[in-house]
Amino acid sequence: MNGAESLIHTLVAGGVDTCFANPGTSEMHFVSALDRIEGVRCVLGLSEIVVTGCADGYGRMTGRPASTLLHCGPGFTNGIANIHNARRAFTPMVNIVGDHATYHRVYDAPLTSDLEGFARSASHWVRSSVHPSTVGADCAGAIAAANAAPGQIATLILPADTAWGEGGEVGSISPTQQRRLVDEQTIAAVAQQLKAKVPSVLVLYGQALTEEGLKAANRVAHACGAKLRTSAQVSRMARGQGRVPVDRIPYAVDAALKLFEEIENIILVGAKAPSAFFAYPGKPSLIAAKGSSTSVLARPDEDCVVALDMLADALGAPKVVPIPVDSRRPELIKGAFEPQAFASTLAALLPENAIVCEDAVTSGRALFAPTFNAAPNDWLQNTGGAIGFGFPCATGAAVAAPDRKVVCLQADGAGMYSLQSLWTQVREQLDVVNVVFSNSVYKILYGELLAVGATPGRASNELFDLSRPHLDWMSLAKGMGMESVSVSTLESFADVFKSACQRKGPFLIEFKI
Ligand SMILES: Cc1ncc(C[n+]2csc(CCOP(=O)(O)OP(=O)(O)O)c2C)c(N)n1
Repeated sequence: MNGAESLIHTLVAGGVDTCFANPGTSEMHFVSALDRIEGVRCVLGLSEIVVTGCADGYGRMTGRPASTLLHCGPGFTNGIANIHNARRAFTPMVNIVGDHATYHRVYDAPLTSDLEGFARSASHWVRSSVHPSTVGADCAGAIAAANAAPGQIATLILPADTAWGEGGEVGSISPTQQRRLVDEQTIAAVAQQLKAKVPSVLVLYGQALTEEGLKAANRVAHACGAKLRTSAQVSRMARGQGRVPVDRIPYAVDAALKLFEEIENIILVGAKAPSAFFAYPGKPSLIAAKGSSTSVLARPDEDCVVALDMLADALGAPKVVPIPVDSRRPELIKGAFEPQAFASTLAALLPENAIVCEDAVTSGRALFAPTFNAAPNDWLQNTGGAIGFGFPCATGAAVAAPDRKVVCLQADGAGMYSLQSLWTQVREQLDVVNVVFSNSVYKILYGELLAVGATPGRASNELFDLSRPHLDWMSLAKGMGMESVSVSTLESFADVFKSACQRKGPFLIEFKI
């Protein structure tokens, strides 16, 4: 057995059965071993930002790592933006990056780079194999690191000679550790704070946003009147009818500050202390009001669901409490695109059990609350702020959950970063309806320019405009073999979206704004 073969046997033994890949010469022994050994589905992405974004969507939906296969330092760095987004979503991921043979590095051939340095900057765990006999154990280490709560990025560098050399041994897979339980003193201390009944907010993220986590948080809210909020961007949240409708902290700093101005207690459940997305002149970075206190109920790697249930028990909450019902009724609205009206229309049409991948930037700002009453769904957002996340995440989510409809809500400028994902969706015949918000501008950046106190001028207009030349989404989709329709009213969107959801397979709807 060579090193590459031991690697694949170890991946299969560790339950890593999907590999999103864009290989090169240094990965040829790995590819050849994939030809001979069953058990790993290989999915080609035509750029590394696609590959890593697919692994993110896959990991968020399965809770298990996919592997990526990337080529040397430049391949890894091309994929960093979506590794960054995955890292902030706590997505488990195993990156396998081929590199020059160990003895070849001294010659400084063209693809030589500080791959280990690049990898360290974006991963929780990095190892470079030194011998074929250790590749299996190294791979087992990568799988264990990726599976460590709350989910981590593990990067294994595979010099070509460790892949082709004989003497490979299959690594032994260690059982995945349970999440640590929050200790009783912490629960008691937070319960004490909440019993004072001063205005309080629980900020929820990660595991706290599962259906069970939300139910437990709802028990806490029922017992003490605390408000519930999610972080500004959610990695994955159980939403829709029957799920506890928790709104997110607004992106706009002033709105977020207003929301927290009366709050005296902030309790973090798997979440960080809320801060502004960016610093703006004269505005604070942290959202908490002066004089308020911030406490941690559970860290992201701890069992947030159990902690919330223990807290609810400590507050004397009944085991089952009514789930609040949001009063907004989804309805089909007619006319031109308007964010709230679109949200209502989407909520009325979203298929049951859909997965929504959102990278909709300005067009997505108003989507969250008005879709509380959609059919039950899972909602995935861009957690790291690196745009170009939507198309690949939807692609990976569709590989992970072939029986569910995936709806990708994608801003046009952000969509151009990882457009090639559409090709992978067609090639794999994935069940994704892509909705592109085509406003032909980096619209959000006008708002950001005003927010830093500047006014638009010649350069900013030049840098934010996407209309010259016109981005022809019908041709872009067609060029990658995807069927598409362009709409410019909510009623025509509703017709096309309904029929796209009734059939299976990839489809693109351009919504001209
Ligand atoms: C990787 C990366 N590069 C650049 C940016 C900066 N950026 C934020 S939003 C944006 C433009 C978004 O425009 P579009 O996707 O068309 O959304 P719109 O605001 O028009 O809805 C850019 C370039 C970023 N967030 N991430």
